Amino acid sequence: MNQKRFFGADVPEALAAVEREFGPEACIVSTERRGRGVCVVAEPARLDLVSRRASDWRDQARGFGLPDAMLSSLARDLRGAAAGDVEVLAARFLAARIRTAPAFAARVQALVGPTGVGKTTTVAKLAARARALGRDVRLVTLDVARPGGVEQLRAFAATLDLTVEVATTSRALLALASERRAGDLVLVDTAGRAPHDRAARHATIEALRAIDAQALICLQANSRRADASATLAAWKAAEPAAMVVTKWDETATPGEVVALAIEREIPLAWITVGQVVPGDLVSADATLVAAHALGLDESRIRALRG
Ligand SMILES: Nc1nc2c(ncn2[C@@H]2O[C@H](COP(=O)(O)OP(=O)(O)O)[C@@H](O)[C@H]2O)c(=O)[nH]1
Ligand SMILES: [Mg+2]
Repeated sequence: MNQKRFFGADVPEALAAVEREFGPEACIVSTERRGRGVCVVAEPARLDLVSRRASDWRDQARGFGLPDAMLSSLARDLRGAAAGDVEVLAARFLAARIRTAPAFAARVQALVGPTGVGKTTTVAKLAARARALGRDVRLVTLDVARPGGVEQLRAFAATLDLTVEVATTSRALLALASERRAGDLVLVDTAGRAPHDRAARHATIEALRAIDAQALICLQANSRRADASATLAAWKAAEPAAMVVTKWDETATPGEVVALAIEREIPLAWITVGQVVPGDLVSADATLVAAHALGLDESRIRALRG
């Protein structure tokens, strides 16, 4: 792994050093006090675990999983564009279509979605990331349906010196909603629900409303379009503010889910790229996703950003 240490008098100063070296999307692995300052361990953002190279931009983007309709629409944009590196241009047009959500945009955020997509793991990664950014984090779980659900999060939480609040009764939810500590961030893990399990999903959505939580919908990068679409339909009532794409490392075709986010105008918030907590988490960046879709190397990514 390409990790490096950065020192500063305070967190913002150390993060500025991280950004100078690795860019704004760097992964913050940890933050700790060192004497009178702080030490931040970071690594470059990476999305390129499954790599391919095709000679034609269309084949490349198709190989990434973008549907034909989107390729045609990009081709139309390219016909109207000035001459240039066609893959960089295509990436630029694609990036312009991808919306992203700022990190930790709401004070209470909950991850929702199907079973096994990586919600609990991602909550743990987000907690570590928020802590590294200096946020005061509280962890809440609504998942008591599955044996071991709470313990899994507790085990992650222990490594961060956090406790897990279990909020399943309406009293616990009300207590949670009435406690307002300025500046803290509440991350909520929920039980996975199959698309047809309407009653259970409804209960989760009601609970999230009670604590005024913003929902982030989790979809696996390797899910088929029809399944991902059914999941979005199932969770529509939760009004997800953004999407988390999980298990990016397990597929060569995350483009199906990315295209769905574009079409439904759902911003991408995070991408998870492996099982390691807290490292395998990337803040969604339209340029990085588009560059990956078009198979651009580092120098062309710089051209794209420039
Ligand atoms: N390869 C890969 N595995 C992941 C990722 N995120 C989570 N997992 C694994 O997916 C499995 C289910 O994760 P979990 O967080 O329990 O899912 P949940 O049921 O949605 O809470 C676990 O084995 C995780 O380690 C990821 O980004 N990549
Ligand atoms: Mg879970």
